[in-house]
Amino acid sequence: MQEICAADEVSTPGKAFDPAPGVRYWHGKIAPEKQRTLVTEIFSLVEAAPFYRPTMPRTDRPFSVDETNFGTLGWFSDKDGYRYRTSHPYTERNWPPIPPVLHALWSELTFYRAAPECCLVNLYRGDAKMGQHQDRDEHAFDAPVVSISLGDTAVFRFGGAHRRDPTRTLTLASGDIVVFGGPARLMFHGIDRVLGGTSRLLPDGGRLNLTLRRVTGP
Ligand code: MD3
Ligand code: FE
Repeated sequence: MQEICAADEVSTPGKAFDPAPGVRYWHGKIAPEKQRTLVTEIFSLVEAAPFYRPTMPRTDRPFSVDETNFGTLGWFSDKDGYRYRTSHPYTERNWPPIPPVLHALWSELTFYRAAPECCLVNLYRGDAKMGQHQDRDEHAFDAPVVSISLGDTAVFRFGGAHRRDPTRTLTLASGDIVVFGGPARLMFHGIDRVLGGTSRLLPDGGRLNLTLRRVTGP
């Protein structure tokens, strides 16, 4: 397995590099002060749409991450499968809107013709991780996915379009942004582990990942 260390490859924060075809990565894209504002805004929206623990299709086994969503469509998983919902599963109210600052980042970093519909919020605490998977519940496969990391550094591992393809790792630190498009859109990927105590950004520690997606097709 080839290791890529963000800090070694990218000495200049804010400068992009492409670790694989279709993957564009910016180390330290969001300045620390802006990260703090964003985290405050997220936890304020979470009061209206509390984190919950999704479960796996069929087995109903819980994930190790907590999730919630912003936007018109939120990604959800339970024993009945993966799907998008217009409302929070417990409050049954519509998801809060995606903050304008995230719409602005989407426009700046993707040249997609339409706005994102989903901002999935993943909260990693303790030993939370995410197994290798593809994101394929969307209809707009031509749209890229934008991933924003806040808080503790994560070890992100990605491969190719087939589970058996070789994988590489990339560390995702607070303020890093990755855009996955074109040939990378259907790559297998996951979070092997989060390096606890590497950031003091979140009030109770851990890592937040925001994933912006267009869900519906043209
Ligand atoms: C590559 N989240 O929510 S972000 C997910 O850090 C997810 O919480 C991880 O995978 C996290 O589905 C990884 C990086 C990421 C997100 C979406 C992708 C990579 C992707 C979609 C397609 C290809
Ligand atoms: Fe994913």
